[in-house]
Amino acid sequence: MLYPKINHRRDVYNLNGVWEYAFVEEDYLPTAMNPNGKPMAVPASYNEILTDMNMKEYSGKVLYEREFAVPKREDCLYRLRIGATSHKCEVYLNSEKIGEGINGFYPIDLPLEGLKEQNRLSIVIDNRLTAQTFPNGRIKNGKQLIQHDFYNYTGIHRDVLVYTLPKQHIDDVVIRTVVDGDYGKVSVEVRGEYKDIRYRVLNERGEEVVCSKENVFQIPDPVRWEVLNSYLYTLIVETDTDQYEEKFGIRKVEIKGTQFLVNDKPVYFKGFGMHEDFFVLGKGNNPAVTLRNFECMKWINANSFRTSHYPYSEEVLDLADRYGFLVIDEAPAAGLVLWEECFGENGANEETLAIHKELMKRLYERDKNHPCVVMVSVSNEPQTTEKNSEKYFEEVFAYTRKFWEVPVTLVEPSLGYAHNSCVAKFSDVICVNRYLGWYTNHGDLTVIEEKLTKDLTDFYEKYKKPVILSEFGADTIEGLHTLPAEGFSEDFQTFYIAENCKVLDKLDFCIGEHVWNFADFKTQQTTGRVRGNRKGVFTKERQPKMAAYYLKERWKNK
Ligand code: GCB
Repeated sequence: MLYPKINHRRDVYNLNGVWEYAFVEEDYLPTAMNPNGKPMAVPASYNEILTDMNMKEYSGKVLYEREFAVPKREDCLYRLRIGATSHKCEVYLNSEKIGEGINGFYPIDLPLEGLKEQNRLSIVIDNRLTAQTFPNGRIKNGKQLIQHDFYNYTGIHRDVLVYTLPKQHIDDVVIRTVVDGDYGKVSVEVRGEYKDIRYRVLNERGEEVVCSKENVFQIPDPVRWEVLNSYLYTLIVETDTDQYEEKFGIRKVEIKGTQFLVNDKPVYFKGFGMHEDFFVLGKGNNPAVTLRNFECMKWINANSFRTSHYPYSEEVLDLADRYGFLVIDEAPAAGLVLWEECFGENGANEETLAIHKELMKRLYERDKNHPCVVMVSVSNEPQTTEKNSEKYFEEVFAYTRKFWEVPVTLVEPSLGYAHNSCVAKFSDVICVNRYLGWYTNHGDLTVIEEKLTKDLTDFYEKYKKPVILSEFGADTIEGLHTLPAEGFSEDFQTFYIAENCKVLDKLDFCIGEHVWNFADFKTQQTTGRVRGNRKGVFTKERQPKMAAYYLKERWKNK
């Protein structure tokens, strides 16, 4: 799947802006422009824009609609690209259903046939989470119950584009670097219709370094894509009728013993679990917010993040490629804890499993060419202690590995231990979440050292795989200080993080630390949340809390 790009063969028209929205009935069909439509921004979530609680918390179907016109050309095909709508949706062009979206974090790419001079695009979104959606949820007494700790933002969250393709066009481009162990050897696989094809490669200065008719070629004096020191080449595929440009980086990822190697050098993951979440926008993609996030990460000397708990926008990954961040690309499989409903009594529920596998494949189709993606996570905190999880995840891992060449992991929950996790054996790197001294023995920093050492060492001893502490953190209200340090103060957060890090420094099979979370984020209302989850090392405004200075110093030389 290729991102729509503009060049002399292809056009892109942006449909972002102010659309009409309306909450609609279950069986609603958009036969004409809805007369009750009110203005709504795209991309954005409606939840942070509306001021009425019932509307903000609405669960059900919501219509997004707009009219549009594009220049008409007979010599090309038209397609629609919706970056993401949360969650499922049905898409209609001039009252005709043209397709569906199956998940809130993946693009929907559909042919647009029979375009008129003036057209109406209607998207009916369903934001309800069930046992068979990703993430999972449950509707009880008409109320949406959510199984995970992030807000169920709803809306069109990423760009809506109409684009053209030549009739005979390139469908897909897969770029593989470092084939046969030689740096600079590149192989390109192009799917599509063409008679002639050539491959050109430009370096970062825009100079042509390769021009080849063959799909396997050597880049002279290759410059590698390194962690925090990226180098991106541009591949231009030219056929007799079409052209597509894709950036790529030359980098090799490997696990040797307990080392995670990027370009033959061991790396230590320093960074965060994050969320796509900001004031007013909700989950609406915004490059200014992404850039502020990345500038903060550079400032604090982080080198990596996990796209917890769903695939982030393609624009985020483009920028991560450029900043040289290492990304653990996570599927939207959060909250897989409803074992009876999701998985049945005797093993995997076929429907859940089939969707999960499809999402792993689509993740590959979308993100395969990004050098920043160095590992894929199939799920965050499923109930790995449940016996049925073994069969289920054996299949998910095997299927994921059919596509992905990078290591594959799964993030173990706080109650998943080496002795009771049915699935840790499938991971290439064991990612473990721990909130010792926070959710257990709350406020007691003295419990961390012994318990964390034991939990992580047990995993290593049993599986002999490298381990990442993929979540640890403490809710912190900025400006709150206590002496001695008590929970929710900036002091406590700083000492809490330092105490965990002290353990990691002693365990050489540990290859990384991802603090939970990069910034404060919205959750559903509940007693343990003061306007959301406050474990951010940065506030929601993206200003540093006290712990940020500790981490900046620690990560400078780590
Ligand atoms: C976790 C989850 C994360 C939560 C976090 C917390 O284990 O993976 O989604 O937000 O704990 O703060 O409770």
